[in-house]
Amino acid sequence: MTRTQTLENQHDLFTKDLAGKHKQTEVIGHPPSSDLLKAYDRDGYVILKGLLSDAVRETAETALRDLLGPTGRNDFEGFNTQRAYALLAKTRALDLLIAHPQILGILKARLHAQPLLSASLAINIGPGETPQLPHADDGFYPDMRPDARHGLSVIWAFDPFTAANGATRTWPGSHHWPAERRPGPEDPWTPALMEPGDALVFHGGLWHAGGENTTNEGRLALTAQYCAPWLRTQENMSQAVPPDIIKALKAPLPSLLGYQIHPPFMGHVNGMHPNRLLED
Ligand SMILES: O=C(O)CCC(=O)C(=O)O
Repeated sequence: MTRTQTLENQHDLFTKDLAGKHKQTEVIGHPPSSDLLKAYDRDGYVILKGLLSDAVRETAETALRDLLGPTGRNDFEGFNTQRAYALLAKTRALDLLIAHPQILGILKARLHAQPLLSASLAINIGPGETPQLPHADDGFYPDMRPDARHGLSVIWAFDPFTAANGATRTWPGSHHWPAERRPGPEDPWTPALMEPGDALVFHGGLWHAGGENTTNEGRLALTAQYCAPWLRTQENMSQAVPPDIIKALKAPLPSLLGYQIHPPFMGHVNGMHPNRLLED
C-alpha cells in the first residue's frame, strides 16, 4: 500500500491492504434448485437422497466405525450413544462429505458468507437410547431468532434412519418460531427417514433431536455443522486440526477450518492471512 492510497471503508482495508497475497477463498458449490430452497425456507430442512457413490459411502462408513469413541457422558451426548470428534484430524475419508458440492451450494445460498465448519462428529445412537433433548444448533448464539442465518447443519445417514432406531426428530417450520417457544406436546415431530448416503440439511434455528432407539442395532450418522465466519465454532478447529494436516487438504477445507479472512480482518494471525502459516 502506498501512503497516498485511501481506504474508503472496512472492506477496502481487506481488498487493498491485508489480502495482498491471499485473496478471500470463494466456497462455491452446485447451486441448489429454487424448489429445494423453497422447501428449506418453509420447513427448515430438506433431505437430499443418494448423494454418495457406494465406494465413497463405504469408505466413509468404515472410517467412522473405526473412530467411534465411548458412549456419552451426559443425556445430551447420550449414555447409549457413541460419538467421535475432531474427525478431520483423524481421517481423509470424510473430506468429500464435509465439502460436498451440493452442501456448499446450499451454504452459499443461505449463509451469504464464507462458512466455517463449526463441528463434525460421528454419532452412533445405540440400542436403548432415549430421545435427546430437543434443541436448535444455533442455540449457543444470542439473537438467534427468528430466521437468523447463523448456521446450517447436515446429518449424513450410514444406516437406514427409521422411527424405531433413532431417526433425527425435526419440528418442521420451527426455525420461524419466536425465541421463547419450545416444542411442546402439541407440536408433532417428524422423523427424518433416510437411507444410507442420504443427507438431512437443516437451518441452524430448526428444533430437532436424536430419536429413541428401540431396536437392537445402532444408528450411525456423520453430522457436519457450519456457521457464519463471524461466530465462534463449537469445536476449536485450529486446535483440533494441526497445520501439517491442513496443508494437505484440498480447497475449500482449509477455509472451512478457519484459514480464511472474513473482511476486513477477522481471523488474521499476527496481522496476516492465516494461509501464510501454511507456506513453507
Ligand atoms: O443424532 C441425531 O439425529 C441428532 C443429534 C444432534 O442433533 C446433536 O447431537 O446435536
